[in-house]
Amino acid sequence: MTIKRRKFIQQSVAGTAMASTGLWACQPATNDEIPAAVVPQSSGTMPLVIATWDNFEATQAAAKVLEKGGSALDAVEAGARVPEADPNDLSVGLGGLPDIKGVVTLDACIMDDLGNAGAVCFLQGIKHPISVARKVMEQTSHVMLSGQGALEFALEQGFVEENLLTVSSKKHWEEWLKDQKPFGETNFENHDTIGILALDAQGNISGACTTSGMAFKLHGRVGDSPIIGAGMYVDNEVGGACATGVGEYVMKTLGSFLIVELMRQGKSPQEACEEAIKRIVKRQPKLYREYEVGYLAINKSGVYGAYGTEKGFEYTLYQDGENNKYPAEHFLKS
Ligand code: SD4
Repeated sequence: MTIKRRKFIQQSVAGTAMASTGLWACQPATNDEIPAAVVPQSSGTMPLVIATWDNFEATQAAAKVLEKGGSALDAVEAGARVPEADPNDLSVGLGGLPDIKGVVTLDACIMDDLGNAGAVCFLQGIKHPISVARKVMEQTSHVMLSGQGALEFALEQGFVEENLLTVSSKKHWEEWLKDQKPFGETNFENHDTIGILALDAQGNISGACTTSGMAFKLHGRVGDSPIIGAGMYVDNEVGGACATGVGEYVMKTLGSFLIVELMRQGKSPQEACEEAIKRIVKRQPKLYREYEVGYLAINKSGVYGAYGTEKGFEYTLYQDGENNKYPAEHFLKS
């Protein structure tokens, strides 16, 4: 039986913790309570922060940076670090659900307004892959480091190695081991990756994406999240985009790059997100119903868009001094 993402989160410690924060302007919604999605009516003001899913504290941390006049780059890193450090978040950093072997492997990428990019994939034992990705961007001439090499680099940069498999995520893995449903049958709803985009007061855009990937994935599997152009992409002349959901589909359509290029050609962020989802639908006319993908986009004017394959995709938006969670419009109407 498929565990729906929202239900899955509710059953987890994460759900309890998030629901009890009381920080939402509107109460955290259950699947049944989510109000009808509306096409975003953006005020087009800056600064702006937008993040996938229930990431109130992340957008708040990013907004704090921006309200002090900080850069979009610092803002997205600060935002991404929040769920990375949260042991109750089962999809990111510490406490992320492990792969098939019980190993937590992390993927992340970051991109600034100058077109610089950094990424890490299959990184183990480091709680803040987004900050390692930023170091790759700023301290090396490369874009992506993987696995053991990424870990060695992180340690050289002063990051501390620690066990990321919490008691709770180990328990989820042990439960899963009992019937070992293959990837795709049970895993695809178990995700809450953060993709985060910011537009600062100077009008510059940066983006970040960080995840422990699909739960119980094959050992060695890397998703879209660390791939520049797939999980996230920024072009400061145009805008930025980020993705969440089943990375295989995002990678095959290079979703975030596609959205930015569609905006360059004149589409609004909303239209561009919808077009990128339709591209997945066209390529996977049957399977897209089974595998959720959600996109967010912003442009230089502070207008944003959000669209998912199915009902349930949500995003958190900080704009005009307000930080709120919203349901996204979706392709599948039922
Ligand atoms: C991946 N896109 O590894 C990620 C998973 C995800 O919310 O978004 N989870 O495929």
